[in-house]
Amino acid sequence: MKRRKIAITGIASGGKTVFLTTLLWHLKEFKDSKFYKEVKEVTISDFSNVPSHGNKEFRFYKHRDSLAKGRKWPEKTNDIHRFRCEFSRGDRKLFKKQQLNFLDFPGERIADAAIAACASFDNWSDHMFDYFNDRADYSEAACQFLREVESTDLSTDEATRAYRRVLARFVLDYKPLISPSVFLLDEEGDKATYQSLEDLAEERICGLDEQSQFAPLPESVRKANKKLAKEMRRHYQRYRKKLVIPLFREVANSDSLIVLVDIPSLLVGGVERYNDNRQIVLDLAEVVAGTAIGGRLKQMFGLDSLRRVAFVAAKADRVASNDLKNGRLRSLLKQMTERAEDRLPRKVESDWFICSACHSTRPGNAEDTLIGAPLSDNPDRLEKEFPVSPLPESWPGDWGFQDYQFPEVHPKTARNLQQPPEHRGLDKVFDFVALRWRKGYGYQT
Ligand SMILES: Nc1nc2c(ncn2[C@@H]2O[C@H](COP(=O)(O)OP(=O)(O)OP(=O)(O)O)[C@@H](O)[C@H]2O)c(=O)[nH]1
Ligand SMILES: [Mg+2]
Repeated sequence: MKRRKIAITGIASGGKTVFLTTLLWHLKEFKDSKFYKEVKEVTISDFSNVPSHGNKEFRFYKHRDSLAKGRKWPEKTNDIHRFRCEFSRGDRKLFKKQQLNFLDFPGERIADAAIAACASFDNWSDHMFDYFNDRADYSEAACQFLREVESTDLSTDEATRAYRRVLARFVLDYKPLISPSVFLLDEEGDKATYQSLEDLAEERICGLDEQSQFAPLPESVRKANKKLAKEMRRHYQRYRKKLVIPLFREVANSDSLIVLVDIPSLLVGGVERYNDNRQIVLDLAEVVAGTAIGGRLKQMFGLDSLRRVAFVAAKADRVASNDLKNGRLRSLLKQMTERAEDRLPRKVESDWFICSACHSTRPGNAEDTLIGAPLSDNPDRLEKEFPVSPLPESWPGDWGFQDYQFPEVHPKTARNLQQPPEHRGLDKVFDFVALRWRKGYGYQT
């Protein structure tokens, strides 16, 4: 049996749960699902899930029922989930059965990519300050932090308290580069809520537990405060070993990686949100490439299996259909991720896709309108025609929060479980990451 591991993550949320739910749904109901739009020669049957004991399982049936029976988007998921399934495929002679192991991990954890990448606390600290210094929107909070940690007899408690205030500021400003990521999303999957800065800084922790918190320290402070630096190094290594390395090792040792990018949300969110999320994609690429700053990641992870990376512009049905046809959505995705793609090893093949896993709109009567059931102020889920912003040809030099508009909609689904939702592009992503592997990459087509 051919086994393949596929990791899925999302940038600016991304739509991971909907993507994986509808993909599994189509595989399960393949016979009736009209999964393939163009390629017809593959048939899939006998779908079953293989329980992965001891792991948090992706709750496919619950999410599917929420979409079908409740016509509601699945609830937010904050944890790492796995789903293992088997099916028979009709197009190949060599393998009758195929098993896919999916790993769905929250984008928030990617903020720890620099921790995975930096084998030492000192390297990570320098990396963080370089990043903060480069960016006006981060540097104000970082400068304040630097002023607070400059004292020579600083305690761990004072240093981590000051850093927690920085992280709380970032949470309130919707900055995604929050690392250690447990501050935003703890090990149990509990996510920081929007509350006062002081409360956030008090309630959340920046480390594995209260006693092992850590904060980046500039070189001068590390030198002046040897005991503190030593303690931080120890806490950093514990966190890295327990939370970061296992996840990133699993990601790096997947056969394929799907990076879902929510471009409409990035446009709505403004330029800073774009910059931050692009940095996260770059960090992720460094980790999977093993080329990371100061680290010997390659030896550590034995990064040999990753062969395919699919960058996917998700939720494409929120964009005017003209912008799908003229290639702007794909082009924006490419512009955003091209440098990350450059960093991937040569043996990794990557491609760019556009996809809406649960296609819930249709073209409106004008070029820049869509018809669907807007989420806001629409409890009866009535279909309406609404305007959407045309996509820019390339990412603008500057833009603000809500300069662009792509209203969210209710999902369009049938109650009949045999009929998974309409999709665009899901089949192509699936073929690329799971089925059609070129000869020379160790797999048959
Ligand atoms: N129009 C449209 N909206 C989508 C689609 N997929 C996801 N969405 C929207 O995006 C939201 C988040 O999707 P999820 O699949 O839950 O995203 P996620 O990446 O799992 O998010 P977290 O669980 O919060 O990490 C949904 O509640 C929908 O509002 C899609 O195919 N089309
Ligand atoms: Mg989710």
